[in-house]
Amino acid sequence: MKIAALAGGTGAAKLLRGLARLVDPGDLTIIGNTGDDLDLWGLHVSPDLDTVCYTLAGIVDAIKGWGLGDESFHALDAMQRFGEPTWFNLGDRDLATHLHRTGLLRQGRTLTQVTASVAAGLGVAQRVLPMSNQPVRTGVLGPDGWLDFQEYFVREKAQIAVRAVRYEGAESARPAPGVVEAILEARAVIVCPSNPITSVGPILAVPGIARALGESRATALAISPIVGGEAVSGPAGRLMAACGLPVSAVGVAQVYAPWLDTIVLDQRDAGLAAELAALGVSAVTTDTLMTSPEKEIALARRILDALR
Ligand code: FO1
Repeated sequence: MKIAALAGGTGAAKLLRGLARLVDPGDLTIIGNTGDDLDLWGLHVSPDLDTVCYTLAGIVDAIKGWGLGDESFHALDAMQRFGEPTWFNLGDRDLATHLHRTGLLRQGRTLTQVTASVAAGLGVAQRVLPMSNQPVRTGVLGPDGWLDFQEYFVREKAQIAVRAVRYEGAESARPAPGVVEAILEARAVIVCPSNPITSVGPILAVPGIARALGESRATALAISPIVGGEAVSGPAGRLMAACGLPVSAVGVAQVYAPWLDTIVLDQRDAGLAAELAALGVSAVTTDTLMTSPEKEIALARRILDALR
């Protein structure tokens, strides 16, 4: 079964790790968010693409869910001495990825080619595609003006009252090669349990991707990242509220409603099934908290059963 997965960062990576145990690598194409990307120390950093690749490669930091497990931060300390920004913790081995990416981009390669090189170098067998080769940058509007996503999420620790979210550059971005085809040819599209506003939102903002999702014959299934009225991790709840959405799986379904067929709820949210049915979205309930490798695989298996 050909699957196209829309993925953000840590939550998506965990589910993909579970799916990778059950699905032939050639049947899984991952379309990754690049709205979180940032230029730091003259380097192009793609946190969500790297989190997916590191996790599938089995080298991600197990505690944080991002960055590399076996890591040191000597370059970061040395950069502090030059007054360089050090609020975004780039590790020494993680730096190799950004040095490699930036070098290839400077040679004129596309982010698609760069991501394929990083995945191959890490031994990741699944196809990992950026949503676009053109820059799309998620911004949030706080009391003192617009912040780039990582400034909001990491530097300000998401402690900012958000009034609006934007995807700068989306209007002139195009889906990366292979993205639309992967969606149209898929038997299933899986929207990973990522932030609907700042992780999946940027992907949907790239002209042509939402249309492909509407045209695809694939069954479109999303896993709700909101459980019991709050985000499992990160600022998804506050950002959904800032966008006027109910902070629940219903709010998630509203973002994906035009093309969404099924949503996977945590069992404690089973009561939302009727409201979701009114949106034309069928509900599957299970334990969606991926607190162990076994639970990642169990959730992946439940999703594949629901898709069959
Ligand atoms: N998240 C943090 O909370 N603090 C960090 O210092 C940090 C550094 C970092 C470096 C590389 C990378 O790939 C991810 C990193 N993240 C960090 C996570 C990142 O901000 C989020 O995972 C995504 O942007 C949200 O999906």
